[in-house]
Amino acid sequence: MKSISSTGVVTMKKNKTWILIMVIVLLLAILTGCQTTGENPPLEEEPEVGENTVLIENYKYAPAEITIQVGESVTWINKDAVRHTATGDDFDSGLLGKDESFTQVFDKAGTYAYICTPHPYMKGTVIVTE
Ligand SMILES: [Cu+2]
Repeated sequence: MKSISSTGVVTMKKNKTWILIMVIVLLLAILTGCQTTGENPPLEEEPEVGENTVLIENYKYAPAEITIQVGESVTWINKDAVRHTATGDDFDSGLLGKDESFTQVFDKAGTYAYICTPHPYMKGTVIVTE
């Protein structure tokens, strides 16, 4: 009887140790979880590709012709390593480096042809409808 009692005490101690280990493991898991969240690389900021977006890629405007409504804007995003522009009679993006963008609002209906200043063979058109 005495031996059973002592075994019971030992078992109790073992249980407490287990609980302690579980708590430590749990805390470590929580801490590691927090660390992992903190180490997550921030999402790279990509320009939003909306409906009225013209990508400049491989020395071309894509799409080369875009139709929008008065008051809307067009955003050009240069995906080339080479610098490009979107230059029309009424607007000029200036030289855009890789992943740089330029947005132009068009307040008047009409057809706006534009080129790239360093590469005039690059041609695009913005058609603005009422
Ligand atoms: Cu160009």
